[in-house]
Amino acid sequence: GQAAFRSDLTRLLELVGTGKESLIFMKKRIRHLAQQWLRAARRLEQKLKGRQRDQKHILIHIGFLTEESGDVFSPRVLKGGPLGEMVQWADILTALFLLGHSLRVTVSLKELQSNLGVPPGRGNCPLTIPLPFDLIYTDYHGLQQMKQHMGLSFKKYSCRVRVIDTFGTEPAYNHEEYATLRGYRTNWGYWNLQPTQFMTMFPHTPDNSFMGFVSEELNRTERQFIKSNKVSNMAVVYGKEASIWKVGGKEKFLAILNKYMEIHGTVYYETQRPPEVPAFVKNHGLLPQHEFQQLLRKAKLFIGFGFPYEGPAPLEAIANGCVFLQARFNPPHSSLNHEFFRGKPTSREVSSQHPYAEDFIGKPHVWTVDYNNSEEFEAAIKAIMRSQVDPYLPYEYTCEGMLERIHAYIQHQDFCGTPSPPVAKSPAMQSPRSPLALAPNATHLVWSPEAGWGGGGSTWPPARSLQVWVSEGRHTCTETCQRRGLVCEPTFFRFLNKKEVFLQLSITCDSTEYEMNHLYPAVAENVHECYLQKEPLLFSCAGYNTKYRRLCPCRDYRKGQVALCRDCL
Ligand code: U2F
Repeated sequence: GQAAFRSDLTRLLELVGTGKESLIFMKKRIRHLAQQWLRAARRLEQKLKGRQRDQKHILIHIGFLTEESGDVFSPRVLKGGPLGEMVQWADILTALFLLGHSLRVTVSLKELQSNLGVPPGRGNCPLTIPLPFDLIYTDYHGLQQMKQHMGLSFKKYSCRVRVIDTFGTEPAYNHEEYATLRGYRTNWGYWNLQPTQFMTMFPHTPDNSFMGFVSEELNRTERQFIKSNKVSNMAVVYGKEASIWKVGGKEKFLAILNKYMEIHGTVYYETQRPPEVPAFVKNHGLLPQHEFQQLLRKAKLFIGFGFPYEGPAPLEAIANGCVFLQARFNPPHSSLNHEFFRGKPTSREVSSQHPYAEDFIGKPHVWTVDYNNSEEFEAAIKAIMRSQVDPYLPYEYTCEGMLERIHAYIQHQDFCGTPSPPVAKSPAMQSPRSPLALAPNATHLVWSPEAGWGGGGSTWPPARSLQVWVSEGRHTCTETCQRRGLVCEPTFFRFLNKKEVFLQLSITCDSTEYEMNHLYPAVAENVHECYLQKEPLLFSCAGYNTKYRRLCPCRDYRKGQVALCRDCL
């Protein structure tokens, strides 16, 4: 049937169930943000003007909250443990529900099995059972459980799965054979899914889909009120666990900060002040989420000590009119040099505590400085205290933005139905006419309507948003597109994985080879060797090697909604 926007969240709150601290936290959040969600749903409904939308049957299996995977997060909800994942799941549930889909929510193996129709107590079901869901949203823990308990059905239905994956999974780590061969190690398994089936908390890599979450929104009166009640010398420290205060060099930069500002913290403690937190810090203890927002409304500065990485709190602080000050990481942190990222399926280089804040927001809201350089640090504090900064929330983190994005994914992302055209096995094979035309300067190509492309009408995003750029040796395709105000679009790689595209770009190929390599298509310029991609699962925006210049598929995007191209809705 048709999906109808919902105008009440009572039924959702029942679906979420109860008992665990984590579920209680999520329900509180859903209740607290209900009005802003409902308003956003009404706005999107008007925007879509009665567009046909199918109602999907959706299973949401939150694996990390199951006892079977240890559920290490629930007992820490009230003790300063990570909340980002629960923030995100609460928001995903709300968005899917408001869009009018039919939902089932499971947080235990037993519930999962009964919803999948797997007989209980059956370790590994050998039969293929019909799956009563169009879509399954889960995480890496849930994926593992489904694999163990669905038998042969798992492979058959894995195209319906969406994996909520905080930090992202790059194609080189996803492809089992390639990762094993090349030593791309991960603790999370090699699943051979389409990389866009992984959905991240921030737009970390365009190889994955950006799912996100929301932050509290302010109306005009609240903005005015906040601006006139800011305490210009009040700073709040980012981090709810005492361990974040163990950062090296803290005495020096805290002493500077303390010269100018009153320092507040929301660090969890049991009975007395954690010894890591200096006496001059006013510690409120861990606050309920809405009280934490109130604190941010008064504060001028939200300061990060380097951990946690890439969480929701800085966005909330900026949305409440704070300036976010954070440390630059030089060299950047990654799975190659840092314990926290080790084993995560990405080689992404994290250049500060919060690269999204640094790159997508920036000054005047975000200052990224070298904390070891006292002059730079002190100058930043002084400048921040003098500055007038409005509350700011990127559109993609508003309720409407998140609803719009999830709507588009559900409407257009199909990993089961239409298989992408096969990659030509031999260079001699005739490929469809290229949809690309030469741009005037001949260093990049744009899509041309005259060229036309067999089956092009059904692609999403639409091929007319495609532009091809050739990377510099030091740049990934992600960066190559970013530098042109565009974003890398991995679904377009198949349009440029053709011999004739090199020709169109005036690249001389003495030889052209098909190989499995996540950097291909690419050219080794000095030796005039061209390479095409043999394995579509390895098409990747991430990755570079100074030996190659890569062919990069870029597209435009909506202001404040990087996941969607201009006519992608
Ligand atoms: C991130 O996890 P965290 O949960 O530690 O991320 P934060 O940015 O600290 O904030 C999560 C929420 O905690 C709330 C705040 C945020 O929405 O409103 N909060 C609160 O309720 N009370 C307080 O006193 C202070 C904050 C990230 F999300 C995870 O994916 C990572 O695993 C983790 C480690 O990098 O960082």
